[in-house]
Amino acid sequence: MRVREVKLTPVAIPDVPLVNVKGVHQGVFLRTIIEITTDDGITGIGETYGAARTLNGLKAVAPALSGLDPFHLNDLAARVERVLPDAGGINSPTMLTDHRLVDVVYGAFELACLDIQGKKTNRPLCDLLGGAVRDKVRFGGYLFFKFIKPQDQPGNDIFGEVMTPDALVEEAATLAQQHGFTSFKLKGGVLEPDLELETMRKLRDRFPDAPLRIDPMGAWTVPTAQRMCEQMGPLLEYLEDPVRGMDAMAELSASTDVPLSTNLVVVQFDQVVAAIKKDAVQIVLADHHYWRGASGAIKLGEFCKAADMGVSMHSNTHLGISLAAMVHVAAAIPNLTYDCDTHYPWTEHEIIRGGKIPFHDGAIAVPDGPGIGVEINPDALQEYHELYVSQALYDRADTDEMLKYIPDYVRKVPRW
Ligand code: GKR
Ligand code: MG
Repeated sequence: MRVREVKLTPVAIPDVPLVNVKGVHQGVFLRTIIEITTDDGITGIGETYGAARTLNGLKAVAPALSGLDPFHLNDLAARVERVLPDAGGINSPTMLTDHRLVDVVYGAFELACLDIQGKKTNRPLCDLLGGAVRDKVRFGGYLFFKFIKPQDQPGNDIFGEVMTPDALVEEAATLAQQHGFTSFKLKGGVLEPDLELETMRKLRDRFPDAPLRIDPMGAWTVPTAQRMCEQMGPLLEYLEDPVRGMDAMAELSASTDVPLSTNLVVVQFDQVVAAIKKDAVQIVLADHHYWRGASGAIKLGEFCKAADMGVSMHSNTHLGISLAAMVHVAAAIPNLTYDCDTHYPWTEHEIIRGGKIPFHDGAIAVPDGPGIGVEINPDALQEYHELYVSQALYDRADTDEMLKYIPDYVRKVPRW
């Protein structure tokens, strides 16, 4: 069995103005949908980032996959590295971390190859990753402060404006009621720290037993974070990227017992080693999109176990192929004991057959069909590809987008 054809389809999906420390989401988010077809007629699918650097990397490597045995992942890695030696990162300069293009491109094609392997052997993806240790994967409600969606953007708004602690608690209550979430993560670093402290206290009052997390994405200085650890720490399951950079995380970590997690300072394997040496974090977020694929995310779980660190799961805006893959990956990491992050409730749109995947009591059952277990709806794929063409947006630019709402906005990280 050999790869015969690789098809890449960039799509734009209507998004809502979710706010973070570096800006706000644009009117659409970008993804690339991957289809790899073999000479015996099996098509494996995948989903990854859709911004220009990733898409160009995928396009550069695609022709080199011709003739690849989809079971030979070492050969896949060698082909990716031959085309993209030292190809740099994927993110725009205003982002707070970067991911290696080779890792992201490898991961995207690995997923489609694993989907082929699953279809060929009639086994679900999780069986190819060591087997599921749980039959469903739990997710937390991912809470965002947000603006009202401008009328000239495609798609509908969700929740309208949410820029106060009380409005945020109502958002959490609605997400819990709609999807059954019983834990929550707040994208912090948006309001000043004492207002976010008030928000967490109000969440605790409304949800007395819910595990709570906040992710200020480096918005706080070390002294501010130390004060927040004292005042907010007792409310938290863990505190994600409160300060910017590995050394600041290590300094904070040395002064608090609040567990610190990250998806900013530990995003590749050599950084795990650095974080262990500095005791900078206690929990690392896995994400098959940038941790060298599903197999890399499984290896991260092993690393974290060996280092006595926890492992959780990161999310960016995504569709159902990514969600189903996240469920398989999370199910196959024994020590991934936290509820996973997902942006999935923040879009009403889908490109897979059957439409949106439902949460039941905050969880998703591990798909039992072969491979990833979901299939593309070609009409929907075409519709969102046309939106990509008409929007003519090729990069994520939260900071530029913020200027539309706050004309004198200045990106500052840390801000407080
Ligand atoms: O969607 O604005 C966002 C998030 O800030 C996202 O881009 C982050 O990657 O969710 C992510 C995180 O945990 O930092
Ligand atoms: Mg984070």
